Amino acid sequence: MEECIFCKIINKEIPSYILYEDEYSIAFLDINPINKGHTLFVPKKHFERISNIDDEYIKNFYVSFTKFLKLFEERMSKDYNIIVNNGKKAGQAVFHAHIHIIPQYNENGYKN
Ligand code: DGP
Repeated sequence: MEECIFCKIINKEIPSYILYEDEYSIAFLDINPINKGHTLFVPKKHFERISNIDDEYIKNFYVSFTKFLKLFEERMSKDYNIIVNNGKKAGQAVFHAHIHIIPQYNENGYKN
């Protein structure tokens, strides 16, 4: 997966602003955010689409995801959108599975 940009981020070959990392996943800020704090949650193992993640990996990935979401709710925002673009026509541009987490703030810009 030499050409995969997210594999390069996972391997620290290119920089990113990392919010969370464990054995199975990494969360970093999106380079082109829809909102402040727009984060990408990514499995460390390369799967092209979210639907390709194998049965064994998905368990640990999901445990890792909920652990991350608890931290996100504490530190970023309790309200957020979770979005997956699965496939080219659905807007997927990077073919390493990832989940967008987009925080939503109060009208004063502070976290919910
Ligand atoms: P998607 O359209 O669902 O495949 O979203 C891919 C997202 O990845 C897009 O919102 C921009 C982000 N992205 C692409 N390249 C980089 C990068 O090099 N660094 C970071 N932090 N984000 C990236």
